[in-house]
Amino acid sequence: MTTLSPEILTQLEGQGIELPSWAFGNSGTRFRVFATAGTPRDPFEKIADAAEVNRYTALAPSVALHIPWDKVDDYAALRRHAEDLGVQLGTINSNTFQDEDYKFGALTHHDESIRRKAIDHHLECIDIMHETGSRDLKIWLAEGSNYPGQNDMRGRQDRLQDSLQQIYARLDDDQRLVLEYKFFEPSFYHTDVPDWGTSYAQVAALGDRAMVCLDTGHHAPGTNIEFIVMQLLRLGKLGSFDFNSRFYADDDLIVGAADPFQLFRILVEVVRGGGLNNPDVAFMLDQCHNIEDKIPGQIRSVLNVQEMTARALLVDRAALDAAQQANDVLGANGILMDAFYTDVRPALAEWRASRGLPADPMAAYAASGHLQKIAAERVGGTQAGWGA
Ligand code: PSV
Ligand code: MN
Ligand code: MN
Repeated sequence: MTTLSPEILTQLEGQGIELPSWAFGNSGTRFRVFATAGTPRDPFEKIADAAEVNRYTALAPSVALHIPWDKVDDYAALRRHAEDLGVQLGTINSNTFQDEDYKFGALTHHDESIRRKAIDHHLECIDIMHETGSRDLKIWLAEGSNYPGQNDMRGRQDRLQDSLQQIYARLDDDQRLVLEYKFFEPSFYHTDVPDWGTSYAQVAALGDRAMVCLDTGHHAPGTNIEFIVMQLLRLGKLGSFDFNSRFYADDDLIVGAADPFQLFRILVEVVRGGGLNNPDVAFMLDQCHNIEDKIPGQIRSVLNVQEMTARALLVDRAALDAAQQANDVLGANGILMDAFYTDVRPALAEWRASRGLPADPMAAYAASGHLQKIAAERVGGTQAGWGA
């Protein structure tokens, strides 16, 4: 059995992956939303489910909220509820993609009253962050156009910068803005923040507390995502990850399911660039569980990240540097592949047990009866917001 050094285990012990509240709601495609028994009926129950994931793995200390999906009357009570269950409230995600007014844009809109409404929504999110104790405001924009000539792309870029400046100005010194990019969908011709370069240009003009969010599912097929990770870390602008995996488009499937090797390569660059357990680089999931059970889906996801982090930490850096210096192409590649092909699961299971955690969190959760319990207790669970 492969053993993991005390240094590697210390790094793994420090790992925390934020869960998205929306992963616990029902979601689907535009064809159908299939309901799952036991789905949370309100944000309090979503947090309780997220806390279960943390209980079985000790890997998920915080939960991201989405406003207005997670709107409640009393955020202080929601925060207390989370803390009582051993988790924190994390990133606040804004939403400017489901309101009729935003059909042709929000933070980029040429109609000043609509743009004002979108900015005000973000200011409200910042107010909520004060109550929830959240550090990060995450912005993903659905804005763009479908046909060449439909919009003035340049003017929209200028208005976006102005809107972001107004939002950024309202943040406290210990709060951050993270701007996510996505190459297409729902806009099909142009998207206002389609790539890391645009996100970088927009946040660089704001200041030090504005960063880029890299969602692993938001790139064209074949994109070298680990190169982007390297570059953003090098620039000190990688604020957060939204982990998930994709086969075709923005599939939001379980991280590491579609392409474990890509996840490994990303984590190798994270380690190389000092991004692991670095408070500036938030690890989050952004996933939906359309047909599988949600709590086990999230447990599987955080374990996948942990397993691939362990493999990335196994890369023999000194040997790799030497092989690279010697232009030993196949030797260098072999060193990387040796780490990738190492099965760390038995060592991780043993280590978990030594810390009082279940050696196999998936099996332990399945045996707990928790799913059956919430299925009996909860009737009429909510939709996550997607796939309506
Ligand atoms: C839409 O593509 C999206 O999946 C983005 O990745 C956001 O992070 C997420 O929705 C929640 O707003
Ligand atoms: Mn995302
Ligand atoms: Mn997405």
